[in-house]
Amino acid sequence: MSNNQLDQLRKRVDELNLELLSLINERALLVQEIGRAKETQGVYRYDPVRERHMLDLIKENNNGPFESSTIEHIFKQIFKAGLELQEDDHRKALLVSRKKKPENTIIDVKGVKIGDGSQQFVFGPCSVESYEQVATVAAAVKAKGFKLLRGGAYKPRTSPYDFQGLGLEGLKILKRVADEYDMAVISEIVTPNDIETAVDYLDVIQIGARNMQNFELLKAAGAVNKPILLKRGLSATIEEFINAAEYIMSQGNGQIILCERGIRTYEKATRNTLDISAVPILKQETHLPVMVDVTHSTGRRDLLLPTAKAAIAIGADGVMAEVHPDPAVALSDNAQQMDLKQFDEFVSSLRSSAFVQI
Ligand SMILES: [Mn+2]
Repeated sequence: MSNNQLDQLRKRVDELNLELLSLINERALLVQEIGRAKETQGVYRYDPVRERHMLDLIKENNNGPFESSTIEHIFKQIFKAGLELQEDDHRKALLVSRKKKPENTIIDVKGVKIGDGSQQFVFGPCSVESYEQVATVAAAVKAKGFKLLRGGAYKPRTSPYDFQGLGLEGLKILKRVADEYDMAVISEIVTPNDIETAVDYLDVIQIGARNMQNFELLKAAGAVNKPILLKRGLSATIEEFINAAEYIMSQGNGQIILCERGIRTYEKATRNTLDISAVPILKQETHLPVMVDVTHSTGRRDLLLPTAKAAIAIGADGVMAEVHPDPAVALSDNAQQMDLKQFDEFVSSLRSSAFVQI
């Protein structure tokens, strides 16, 4: 074969490559159109029966030289790429995604702006135990210049025999302290029915890790006009976390703060493993503010300061930590709450860090 003939054949291969490229993309456009039509009909996009039919038809018409198994493999890849393309489209469409809204969502909680590039802090006891207990912590937190106070009224606990929280009484205590100290209060709600009641008492409604995929609760939280702090589930992937936030936003409430609180891994040195890289990923993928709960992610008092620094350094919009007047007698989480002296040292150390602006 002359060089000229070889060049001719190569030229033909190049032409066929471009024809295949154009055909594959033409097919992708059709698949997308079908996907959109299916979406309006509410039909699931992946149709295994249809895929089997397509593969059979292709193999029946295969005259070689490729084996049918090879042809099947090649076309399966084309089918898969088409399906993934639709998933990408879907991701683009998520209301919480950065693709949908490039600018940061800023949540205003009684004048405290979360997500505007400032560093915010939430402190307070694990559980609301009494008015005096919450007021003591509130006074200490306020004295440091912070305005956001947390406290659990409904406590989803690992054991049914552990303290379950004061319930509505706890919400009333939080509201009273918030009014007296001009602070904003955050507390967890665990059932959809309590969401509407909570609106009257709280400034931010928290949905806890164990309820991150309680979809009825998420929908109820999406139906009120109140900021929601959504914690990552203990075994939730980032994608599942983002979809949980989407549940809230799809109901009309876009005031969502995401909170990384550690995930379950095989590591036992900490209560959970703080997934610190989740912070920049969530900031890239969504337009929502992201906080880090250093208390529950570590379960260790000695790690609160370094993890809080790490959270701020990596770009978190805020840090949450538990403070109790006397952790030794706390009704929950007594191993990791700071007492008032430790809280004092914690804040001083943070303030002496060059990159912390509080
Ligand atoms: Mn706690």
